[in-house]
Amino acid sequence: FTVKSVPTKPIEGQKTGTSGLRKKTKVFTSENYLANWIQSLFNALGEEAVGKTIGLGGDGRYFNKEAVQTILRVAAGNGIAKVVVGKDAIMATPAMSALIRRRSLYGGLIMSASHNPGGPDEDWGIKFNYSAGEPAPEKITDKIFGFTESILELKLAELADVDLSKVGTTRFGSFEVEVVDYTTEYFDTLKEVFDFPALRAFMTRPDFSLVFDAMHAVTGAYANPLFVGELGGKPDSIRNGVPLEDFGGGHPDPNLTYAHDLVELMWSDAAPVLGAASDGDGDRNMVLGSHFFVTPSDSVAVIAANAQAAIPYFKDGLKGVARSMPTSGALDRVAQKLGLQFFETPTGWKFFGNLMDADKCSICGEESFGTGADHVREKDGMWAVLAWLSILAHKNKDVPEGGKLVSVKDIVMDHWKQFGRNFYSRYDYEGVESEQANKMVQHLEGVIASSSKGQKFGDYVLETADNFSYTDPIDGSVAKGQGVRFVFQDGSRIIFRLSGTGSAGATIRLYIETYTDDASKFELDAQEVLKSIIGTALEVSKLQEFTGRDKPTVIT
Ligand code: VG1
Ligand code: CO
Repeated sequence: FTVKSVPTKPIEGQKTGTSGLRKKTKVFTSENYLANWIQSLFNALGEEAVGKTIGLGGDGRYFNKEAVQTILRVAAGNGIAKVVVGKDAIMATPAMSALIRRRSLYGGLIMSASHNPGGPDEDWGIKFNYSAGEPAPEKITDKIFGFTESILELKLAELADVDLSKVGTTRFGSFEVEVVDYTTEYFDTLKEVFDFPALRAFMTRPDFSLVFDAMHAVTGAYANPLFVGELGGKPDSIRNGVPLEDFGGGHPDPNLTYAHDLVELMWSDAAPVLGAASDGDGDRNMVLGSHFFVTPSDSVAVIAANAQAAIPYFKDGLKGVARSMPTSGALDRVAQKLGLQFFETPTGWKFFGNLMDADKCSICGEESFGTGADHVREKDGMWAVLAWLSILAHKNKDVPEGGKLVSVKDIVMDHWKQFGRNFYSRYDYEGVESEQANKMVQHLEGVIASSSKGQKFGDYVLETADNFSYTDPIDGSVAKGQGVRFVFQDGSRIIFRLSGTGSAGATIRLYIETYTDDASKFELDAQEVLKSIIGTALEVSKLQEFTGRDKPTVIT
């Protein structure tokens, strides 16, 4: 094949955020937008990538199939030897991480804007993962951005479109494209983590039931082969199980607002024992029991506390645990009790990878419905569901059929009895004007600077206040300005940060938590318990004054 040099010019704003580059689809389909970024990626990787094999796939959203063909041309044009592509351009984010690891690929590209809606008028996105299967670190993403600002040339190979609907290899001289089944490596990895025969035995108990809502997103392609095929679940356990380019017009974000059908079912008389949902690209998860919601912050804590007993992969104990800074302190208490190494990282999965590569962390999580472990280097929605299945199977192993099953709620209540409960909530103010959001953060920086230990904020006495900064314990890299936080003497916290995954304007996130070990309060409503501290947060930040908003767009 021949490689054409095509002139181009820099396009503004191709800077990646918390998780890759995300923009409106129309921006990505504008001339050279995608090709410029991919070319800049290869410019950043340089000689190192030449002759290597990379993975490619995505969450099934609109424009992915076309994007594959463009990416293949730029990859071949830049000396990549081979691209392994998921059939139909499908590859869930954790599945890509598993693919990279199992096949020792140089890296992989994931076409996804995660939980953001898809379609011609919605969002598109792309992300590069490195050789351990982890999201590229900031030193690489900064370098890519640098090249997008000076790019003048695209190296495009002239290739015919590759048929993505069939598994098999297509050769173009020295360049090769292999279309693969997107479940193989991922399921092989999951089988190393969990006891599939035991899960199958539990899944097929007549008194157990599961409903998994794939939200018409990528896990639709995995849920049937996994829960029905491998584990013997009933076909009607899978809801919205066909991936669609626009996710059926929905918002593929597994939370109480967007997964409303599942939520309704779980609070009805027909509620199954376990309910779960996953997001656009399959890395997030929501776990529900009958009439019960497990907050993501609690979920990671419960999984960590039960992992050794319930999941074969962790039978020798955990190396350590980690959570992102705004995630509640529930996991901290588990780490303390079990005597585990514990790490608090900035938001975004890229910070967990180094800890895992250095054997310092086995399980980690974020408040934003992200839970995962060191079997891959991404959060993993299906893994989280299998972890909960394993815990349920373990807790019920002595319960005879027809006996009273230990429920999801029982497991969490029991956890709170041992560790106490961290009441937690997140308020999102979406679509705020960027300038106003920045002004609010500046104002908060001022409050921090003039605050002192012992100062009263509403009912709370300050311990420390800062803008969170993280020094990576492995490579020493520093990430600054990761969120303004007020930590009070009773452990309560107020945190503000700006989202790094939006495609337009700014989103302010307010995270609030308090703690109790008073068992009589465990069943109280978090919103009620948090009312006073939320009032304090709004007062301190002058959020309403800066943004004009008197309520958030989403509460989780
Ligand atoms: C959000 C979440 C963060 C998560 C990120 C990517 O980022 O808060 O915890 O890692 O999305 O998740 P931000 O910067 O908007 O707060 V996903 O499922 O979009 O890959
Ligand atoms: Co996601």
